[in-house]
Amino acid sequence: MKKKVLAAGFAALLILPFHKANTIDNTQFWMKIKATDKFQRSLIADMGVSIEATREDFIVAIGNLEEKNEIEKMGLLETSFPLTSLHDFPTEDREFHNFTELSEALEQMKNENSDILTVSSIGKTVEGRDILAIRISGDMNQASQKPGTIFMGGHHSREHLSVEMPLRFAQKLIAEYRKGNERIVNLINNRDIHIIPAVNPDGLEYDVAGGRYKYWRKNRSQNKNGTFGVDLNRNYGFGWGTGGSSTSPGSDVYMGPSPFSEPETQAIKKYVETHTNISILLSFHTFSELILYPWGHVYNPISEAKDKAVHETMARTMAQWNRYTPQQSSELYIASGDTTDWSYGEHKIISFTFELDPADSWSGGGFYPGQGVIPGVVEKNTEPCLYLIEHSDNPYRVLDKSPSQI
Ligand code: 0X9
Ligand code: ZN
Repeated sequence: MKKKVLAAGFAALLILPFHKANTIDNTQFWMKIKATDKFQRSLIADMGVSIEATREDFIVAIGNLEEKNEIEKMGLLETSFPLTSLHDFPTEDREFHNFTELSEALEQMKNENSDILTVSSIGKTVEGRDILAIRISGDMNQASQKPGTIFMGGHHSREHLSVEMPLRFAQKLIAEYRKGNERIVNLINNRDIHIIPAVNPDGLEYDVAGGRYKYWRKNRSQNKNGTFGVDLNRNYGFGWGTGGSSTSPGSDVYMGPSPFSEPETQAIKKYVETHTNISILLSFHTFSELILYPWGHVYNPISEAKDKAVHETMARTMAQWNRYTPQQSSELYIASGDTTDWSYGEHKIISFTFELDPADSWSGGGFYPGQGVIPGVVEKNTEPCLYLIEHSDNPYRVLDKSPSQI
């Protein structure tokens, strides 16, 4: 008997190291971490975790075991727990759209509104799904001559509300147009509106597969070391890799092997660069109830005074409607390679990130606030979206209040 145990132990010793080398612990941890200012927050963001909420003297972040251990060693970890399933997408959250439902909704939208709307695939994901774009304009042949606005959501898999918002905004626009709402008819006839509800459909599907949430953030690229995923909001090519992102593939904020290494960010790049009439961009994320604008990769504000003023004025104005907090992205924490630093930095597109509801993960449910919040979120963010579309003819007129060209 003893011999058998010894033999088994020896065999385990032989197997274990190999087993360990090949097994990646994918457990993500919710962490409450001491941090009192943007510099400390940036320091923690630089360690590879994703910061999800900030308060005066602490932050809430999600990271892997290695990152948790490192933070613990520094004496900064207040509490942590492993993230496992808490909810069930198909039952209590069935109002949210999975990718099939999203595709069907867009197909129906297209079939019923072909006079003012197109739906196209702007590229394929890592797993071969279509990245779908809705385009709305009164006369599609003239659309490129009209001022353009682009809305996108779903960069981060677990941020399902950021997919619902642009999708339902598109549905609302169409419904109001069909009702003959004069403002909306005018807007659609004089503007070119681009809506990409799910930039990362692979991640969306992965996060809900099996009827339980997985707190997944990244896309589903297969990394060299056996881990999965690149953080798409760290993969854009302006100031890429200059802070608040990680070179470690297992990190939640992995920047990818090179700027625009991912098919999803490549698709957005190509789409935006093809539609040169786009003057305003809004990327939806969740959560924290914020209106963010460049820069995010440096603490300095935008140096062109007019551009800085336009972003600030528009953010302040939009905050009147959704009651979110307007601020420069890096006030939150430094992060490089995000969508808006690229769209503004490279193309001078006036760019915003909305961190939608809820305000926090304690009372509000964080990434999984429940389907009950959807109508209210869409309602309070409709006016900001219309305002952006309206001002796409010349965003700078918010500074002198000159009338629109509609
Ligand atoms: O970190 C992000 O990518 C965004 N927050 S989220 O919780 N949705 O992941 C915020 C990006 C804002 N940009 C910077 N802080 N640079
Ligand atoms: Zn996000």
